[in-house]
Amino acid sequence: MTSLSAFPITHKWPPRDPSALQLYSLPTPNGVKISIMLEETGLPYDAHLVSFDTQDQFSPEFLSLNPNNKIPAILDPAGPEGRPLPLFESGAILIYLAEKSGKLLPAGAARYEVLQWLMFQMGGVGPMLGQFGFFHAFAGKEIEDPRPRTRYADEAKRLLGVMERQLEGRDWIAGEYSIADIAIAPWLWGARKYYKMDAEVDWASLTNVPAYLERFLARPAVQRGLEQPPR
Ligand SMILES: N[C@@H](CCC(=O)N[C@@H](CS)C(=O)NCC(=O)O)C(=O)O
Repeated sequence: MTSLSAFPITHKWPPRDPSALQLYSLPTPNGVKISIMLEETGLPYDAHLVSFDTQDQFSPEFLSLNPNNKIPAILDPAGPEGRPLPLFESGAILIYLAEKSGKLLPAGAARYEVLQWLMFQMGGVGPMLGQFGFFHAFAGKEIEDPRPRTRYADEAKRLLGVMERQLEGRDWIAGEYSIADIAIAPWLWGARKYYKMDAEVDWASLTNVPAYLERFLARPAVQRGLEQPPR
């Protein structure tokens, strides 16, 4: 078995337990997807904080694992063929952990329904709400031209409408609780908490989406995952 010390990322963030899965993250909407998944599946993990304050995501050690300089990323000492597996992109990590644990990704047609909603998050909810946050809550709010703000607010509202309709008569986005929920719900949590999106997207007019988020946040594994890695 290749030693984890062959991976430069372990020099900056030494494993506490080298037999556990190593998570490099920060409790942002993308980061907590993976800590929540790890808590839900019960897979042992070591959570390492990648601080944006000190630009850790641009360090050579972090870039050696994820050249795209974004959290979350993992290094699983017990990957396929008994070799360590480095992995980035939260959607890919969720699929990997679901397959490794045999949890939260059903077989057959239901699998593709879950993957469809996972991709809806990766290609739509994450990027659009992220841009919305930039133009409404962060540096972009200084820009006088209202078009970027309006565009992303409209798109956020539209996506929430899609979820509102999909959740009619369903507790979870693809029926049963799955990795699609672990991808989507943290973005609702994060956009409310960090971007204060409620008024802009008319959150009060929604019924199914707020109930869904409440259901998600009530899960003990979700509550634990939202705190990992501790800041
Ligand atoms: N598509 C990526 C997006 C990851 C992402 O945007 N991560 C943000 C935090 S939520 C980040 O690391 N930003 C740091 C940077 O861009 O320098 C994924 O889902 O893993």
